[in-house]
Parts: sequence; structure tokens; C-alpha cells
Amino acid sequence: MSDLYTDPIGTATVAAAKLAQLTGKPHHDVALVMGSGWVSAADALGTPTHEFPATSLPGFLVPTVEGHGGLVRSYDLQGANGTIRALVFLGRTHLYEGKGVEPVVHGVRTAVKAGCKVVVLTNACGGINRDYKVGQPVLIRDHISMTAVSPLIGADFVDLTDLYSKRIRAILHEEDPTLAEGVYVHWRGPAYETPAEINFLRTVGADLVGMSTVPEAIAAHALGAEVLGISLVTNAAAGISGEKLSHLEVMAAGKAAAGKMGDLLSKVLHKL
Ligand code: 8IG
Repeated sequence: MSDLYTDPIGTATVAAAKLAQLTGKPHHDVALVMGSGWVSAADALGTPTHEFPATSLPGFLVPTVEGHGGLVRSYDLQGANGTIRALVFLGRTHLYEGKGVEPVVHGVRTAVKAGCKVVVLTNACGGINRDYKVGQPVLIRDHISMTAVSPLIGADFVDLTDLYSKRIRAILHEEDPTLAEGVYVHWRGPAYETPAEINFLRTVGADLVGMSTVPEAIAAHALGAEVLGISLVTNAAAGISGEKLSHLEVMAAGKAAAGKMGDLLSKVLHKL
């Protein structure tokens, strides 16, 4: 096993130093993790100053899922108070890949070690709440971990009461008062839920279900970053529409909606 498993925080620190070297930027301010179909949202941020494979940095795995790029971009954005250095991950590692939780959270840990005070986590997910439409973005207000997998080890009893920053959610609502909020369930996958499981999850208060975001949110928060989570509903969860779930449809719905999300994200980044 590599250093990532025996010393995950140390490996993130080394990766952050390599990032500084590759970009010539001693630190970054904000990190964004782009889920399936969110690449066009990253494109809406403008032209990056740097782009390279995530595997150029220590501890990153070669990505496996189609549409999960495994690229890192660095942007200089013009904010109200000067330049905002944004670090964007196109693609992520998931628990269902079976490599453990360490690679899943390595990107956000690297970002926080690189100076990021805000971590924006995006994903594509299934809608459990019947009010949601395909293509709709939903802010994550809270989560339920159905994996119960934590990236934390030892007596790190972090409070998760305000895991998904109220402050940043309020900024998004100022920009777009129609944005919905919901509770996101982390489901390990790679199989989707059964219809019975979706009924169970709705009963316990879930609105959204997906296979990412939660371990990263916990890891980023534990290191002191503020977290924003945004889900793009790309399919009705199992048993709701009568249709079967297909990864290709999920990707198409994501691509169609992510452009407008990119515009929203760039407005929000300027206000952070
Ligand atoms: I996109 O319906 C996407 N990801 N668990 N269930 C789960 N993950 C998903 C779904 C879904 N849609």
C-alpha cells in the first residue's frame, strides 16, 4: 500500500506542494469537484491557467468511470476583492471502486492543504422527492450516510450540525431564490437502489440519492473548510417513473443542465 493509506493527510500535504509547483501559485482559495456531467459547468468558469491529469499529483488514482475525467484545472477568477484562485477537479474517485475511502477524499484534502477555505462538491443524483424534475439543481442541506463510512480515523469527533454551510447556501438563494434544498443520501453502489429501498429512504427523510459527496464533505469540514454541496437531479430514483435507470441518460441530462449551473457558480464564487 502507498503512503496514501498509511499517511493520508501527509500525502495530501505533499500533493498540495506539487500543485503549487505545477501552477506557480503558492495557494488556492476555492476548490470545486465536478461530478458526472458537470464538465460544462467548469467550462463556464472561463479559461483555466493550467490543466493536467490528477495523476500528476501524488496519491491520485487513474479514473475508471466514463465521464469522470480525472483532470485538475487551476483558474484565476476576478472577484470583488481581487483574484480568486479556483482549483477544479473534473472527476472523482468513488467508494464503489473498492479502493477504500482514502482516494475518495484525497482531492478535497489536497485542496484544503493547498489553502482552499471553501470546497464546492457537485454531483449527479437520483431524485427521491417527487417534486423534483430531471435537470433540476438542488442544494444539499444535510445528508444521511447509508454507507456509514467515514474518512476520519481516531478520536476526531467532529460536529456535523452545519456541515453544508448556511452562509454559502444563503448566497446561492440570493442569486436564485427558486433553488430547492434537500437531504442527500450516500449510497455505496455501484448498483442503484431497488424501488423498496427508495420508499424506505423517502420515509426516513431523503430527497436525493447518489454515490459520492458525503465522505468528501466530512473530510473537508474536518480540516476546517466550508462546504457547499449541489446535486443535479438526472433521473427519478428507482420505481418512481417506471423507467429503468441508465448511465447514458444520466450523462445526457447532466450535460444539458450544467451550463446554467456554471453561470450560477461563477456568480457565487465572486461573492464568497
Ligand atoms: I446520476 O438513482 C445517479 N446517481 N444511488 N441512485 C444512486 N446514485 C445515482 C442515481 C440514483 N442517479
